[in-house]
Amino acid sequence: MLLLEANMANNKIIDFLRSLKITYTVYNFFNKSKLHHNKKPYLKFGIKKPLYKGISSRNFSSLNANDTPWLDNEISFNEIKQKLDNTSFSEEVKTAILQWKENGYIVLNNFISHDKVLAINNEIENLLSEKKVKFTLGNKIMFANKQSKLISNLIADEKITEILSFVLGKKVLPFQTINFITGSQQHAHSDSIHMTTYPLGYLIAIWIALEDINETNGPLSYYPGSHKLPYVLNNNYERGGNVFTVGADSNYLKYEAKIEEQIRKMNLKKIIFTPKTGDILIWHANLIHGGEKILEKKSTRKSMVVHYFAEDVIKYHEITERPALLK
Ligand SMILES: O=C(O)CCC(=O)C(=O)O
Repeated sequence: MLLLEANMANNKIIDFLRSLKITYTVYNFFNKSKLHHNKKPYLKFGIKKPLYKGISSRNFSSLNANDTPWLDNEISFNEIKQKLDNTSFSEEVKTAILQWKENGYIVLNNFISHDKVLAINNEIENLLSEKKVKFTLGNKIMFANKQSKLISNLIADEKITEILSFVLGKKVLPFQTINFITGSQQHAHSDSIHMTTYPLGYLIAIWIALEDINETNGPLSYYPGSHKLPYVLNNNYERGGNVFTVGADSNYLKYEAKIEEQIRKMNLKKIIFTPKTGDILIWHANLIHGGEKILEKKSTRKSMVVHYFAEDVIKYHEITERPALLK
């Protein structure tokens, strides 16, 4: 009982520290080398604050970068087709990219070989047993790419990054991996509240099926076309916070409610992703997605998400107003 109370008190202290802007500023100050990526874009957009200080959409409200990923602009199907004709992508990839503008996602079947999938699954098992990675934020294994050459090489493979860079119209850099052994059951959201860019839209993610997924083991789901909705940022819901704090973690429920409201109002259709091993889904920075309920208890849902930022844009986390740390 005493241990439980001590744990609860500990968690409260951690939550309190996580809500303070100064905590991040101090942490960032000692990690300045990982903030250099923002130096050029700060200069370009006239952001006059130290790289280690907090940053959020509030800092950009008077700016007009006039820069949107090219496929989000007014552009005809034929223009996209012409650009694709000048690439060496396979016909399957070209056909898939033609759907991006309308849908905000792409599915590529059998894109990662079964040998590579097996290697990733073994690597994650080894990293877990060697305690080099652990489960955080529920059931997420964050940043396995920092512990594994195999994973960091795989996610930087040109076969993947060339497609992502083409779609964004800027070169991409891997930011993080998230590995799942079981379904996330995460409520619907857009990645742009968690990993944000200025100008908006310069994040892109891939989701790799590391085993066959079905309707019962908590599959990923997503809402085609939702990427075209206005981005929901801190000033679009009751984020809370003030000059000293970024607001309580519990306010995230209000963000989720806002996204649910968008889904309801726009009558968005949900698609449940039931891929085979090695299939991948690529999604837009603002595509609404989440994890379905796990219907079959104890089932696994092995998968890996990789988030990539484009170069030469400001990279940060809107919700916690932190610049992104990136080597
Ligand atoms: O894999 C899932 O269930 C959700 C993953 C996700 O939402 C994300 O990484 O942004």
